[in-house]
Amino acid sequence: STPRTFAAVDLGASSGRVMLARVGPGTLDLSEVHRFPNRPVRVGGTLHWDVLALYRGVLDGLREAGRAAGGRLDGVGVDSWAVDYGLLDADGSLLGNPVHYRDARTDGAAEKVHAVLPAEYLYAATGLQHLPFNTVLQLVAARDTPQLAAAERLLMIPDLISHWLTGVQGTEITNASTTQLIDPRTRDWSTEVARRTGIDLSLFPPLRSPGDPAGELLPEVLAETGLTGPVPVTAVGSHDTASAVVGVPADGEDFAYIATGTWSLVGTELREPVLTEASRRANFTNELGVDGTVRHLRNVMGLWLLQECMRTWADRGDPQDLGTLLAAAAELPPLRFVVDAGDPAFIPPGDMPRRIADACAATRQPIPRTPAEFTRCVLDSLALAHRETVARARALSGKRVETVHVVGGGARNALLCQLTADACGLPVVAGPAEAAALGNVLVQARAAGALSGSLADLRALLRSTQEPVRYTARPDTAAWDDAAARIGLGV
Ligand code: ADP
Ligand code: LRH
Repeated sequence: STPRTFAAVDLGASSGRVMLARVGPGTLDLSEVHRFPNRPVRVGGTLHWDVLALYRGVLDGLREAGRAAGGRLDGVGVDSWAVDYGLLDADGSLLGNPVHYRDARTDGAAEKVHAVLPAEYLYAATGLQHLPFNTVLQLVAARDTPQLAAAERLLMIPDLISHWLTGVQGTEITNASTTQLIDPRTRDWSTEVARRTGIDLSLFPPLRSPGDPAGELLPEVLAETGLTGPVPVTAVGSHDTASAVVGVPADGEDFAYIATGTWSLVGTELREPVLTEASRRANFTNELGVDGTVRHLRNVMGLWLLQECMRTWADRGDPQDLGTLLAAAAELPPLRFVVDAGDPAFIPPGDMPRRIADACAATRQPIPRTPAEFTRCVLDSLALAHRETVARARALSGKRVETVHVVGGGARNALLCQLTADACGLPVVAGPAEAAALGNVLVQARAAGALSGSLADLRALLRSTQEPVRYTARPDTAAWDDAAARIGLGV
């Protein structure tokens, strides 16, 4: 059969992109048709997503996709970062700009929730790691606001974009699992968690799963993008990490993955959640994946550390080029200074070099001074966190791990990939960088009948069409152990 054409809308915390793919048995070509920055805006003391600017980027990207594909698309799917949402009133109008998960409004919300739901209970019920910005905590922080009182609907970000494109509302399950309101065993709402936290589940439209139909582009969207209808929209793994893990070109099951962009999401793919006390204490999450899978993983701070350093330098009139920084960092001696890339002190926006320097001083290490030294510190620290988290993932789940797959924008960072292989003492297979977009189109293509089979079959197609880069570990266990000990990380 001839390949068909699908567009993936993939919104990351640092950029949004619309990718065009030709997909069929033996064929998977992906190209970027439009990329646009995702720049949060602080207004009235609150950090927001500029969601209409993102939607503008989506429309521009669909127009470009249509232009490249002769005006016709066989489907569209939308994925984005997790946990955040928009509220709609009874007329379907957006009530204010969605609040950014890095906003300070959730400070103190965890204490309120734990007062009515002990952390152990919450973990047993939802399997979710404690992140200070989980949707439950955002909704508790927003309690008694006029905005929430006026809300008739809550749509997670990708569901909001899909709704604007189609007029259809749904709650896609992989992203819903990051709300901390879903039971990972039943893959349905935890009514008890909602009841005890005072969250009205009727705000959410019905659950839908990856592969379910999600409507068709509205006439106004066709007019705006120059596309010829009908263009079906399909629910995909709408959590970008769910799509990214579909996009891991693994051969067999014995792998761990690191989806690395703004965050590094480090863990394994499982059939069942791990809800043990050890897993809770290690703050591992059980997010729902495509085809009934579970992502047992932990969030590591990721390239946010470097993005926010670069923003700080640029704001001071000292802009840096990423390629130059990485080349300079590669020439510096390893592991002179490391920080704990799990430290919540790094979550909010702000002066990142200062926070990194403070963390080095607090652990009696030398302090990085130049941008290249800060970059080296960030990459060594991420590799160290990758090592610790892969080791914990194996121990907690009992999963065999022979290869570490690195996907996402960080797969383009050769130094980070090599350091990750060295730290983990395992081979790293790096790429594709656009794993989320690939996972998005693979699920659409399968739903449309352009492909068939299991996740393993989709991954076989990735292996035969994408070209990952392999890194062999140069083990120096003592050096990594020493660095871990300096910041109190034990594997
Ligand atoms: P997100 O989806 O969270 O917005 P991405 O997966 O797009 O993030 O990854 C963005 C990161 O990828 C950047 O912050 C940068 O560190 C890294 N990156 C992107 N392109 C390159 C490149 N050419 N070389 C090295 N690193 C890169
Ligand atoms: C990565 C991601 C991650 C979430 C975070 C909020 O983009 O979706 O999986 O924890 O954003």
